[in-house]
Amino acid sequence: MIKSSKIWMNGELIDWNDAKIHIMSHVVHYGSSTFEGIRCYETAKGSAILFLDEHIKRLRDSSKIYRIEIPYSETELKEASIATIKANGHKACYIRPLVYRSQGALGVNPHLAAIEVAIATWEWGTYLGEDVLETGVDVRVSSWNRMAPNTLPSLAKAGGNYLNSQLIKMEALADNYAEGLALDVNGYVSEGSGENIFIVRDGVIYTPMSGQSILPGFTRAAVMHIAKELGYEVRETLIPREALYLADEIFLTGTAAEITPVRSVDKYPIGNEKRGPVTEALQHHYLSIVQTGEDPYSWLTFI
Ligand code: PPE
Repeated sequence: MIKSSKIWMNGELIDWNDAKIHIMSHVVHYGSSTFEGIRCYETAKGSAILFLDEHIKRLRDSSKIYRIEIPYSETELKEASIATIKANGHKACYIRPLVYRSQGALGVNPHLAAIEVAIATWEWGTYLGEDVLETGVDVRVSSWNRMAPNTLPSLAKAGGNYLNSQLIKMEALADNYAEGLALDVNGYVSEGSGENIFIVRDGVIYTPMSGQSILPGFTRAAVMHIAKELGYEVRETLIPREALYLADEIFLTGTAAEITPVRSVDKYPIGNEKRGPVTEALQHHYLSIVQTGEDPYSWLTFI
């Protein structure tokens, strides 16, 4: 990771090296945090944050699920995000707002711990490897399921959820795959450790439904929007595992991963084992918005 100069912490911009928390913070012991991952792009019209309003709203939603009251308004958090980018002099970067339960008392009861907020920004390139936006990645179906509904809520982007993601990711890496795809508790395709998934077959685009233990991503929403505009039929539906092997194209979406093609699943070749035409069209449309800054949908916040 490339360190930046400043981190916003509880209302102040402080030096990166000073942005520390105490070992007895509740979050360290019990995973009690909510967070976001946002990208700021250097467009031809200047630096712009993609889906800023949506991400900050999701941070509030995730926090609400865990009965965390964020001690800052959405406007304050957006302004703080922009102030952090400016303090670090980034043209393009990744933004990580984090809400966490800190000190007060230990024990599972979280209400005795204070709630703190930090926002870090740093420069982050491709997520799943170099050149993968073009060449695609090899993935496996994970032996770990995504957490079952009514266990850890997947609509909350909470720190603890990423223990499940870590198991999926480590297993994939141990076997030299770039990523693992988790099935939900019923055996239907859910999502990657940090991405949503789409499959294409006979020109129709399929993606799992929000009830299938997924984080409903904004990249996913953007892709569905663009796909419909380009005239594709998009179905949010149950996807059985073997539909992965029979897909013409598969791609993963996320703020970090953007739109990453999948070239094989469990060593089954997908399509021609390179980026397919539907993936390419969607990628082109998505990336051209963040590269040119031409934004017909008002997805960008220029800073
Ligand atoms: N599912 C999961 C589990 C997930 O973590 C992400 C984002 C998504 C789907 C896609 O959501 P969206 O970014 O709104 O399109 N994963 C973030 C964190 C990655 C990390 O390693 O940390 C990201 O892409 O920023």
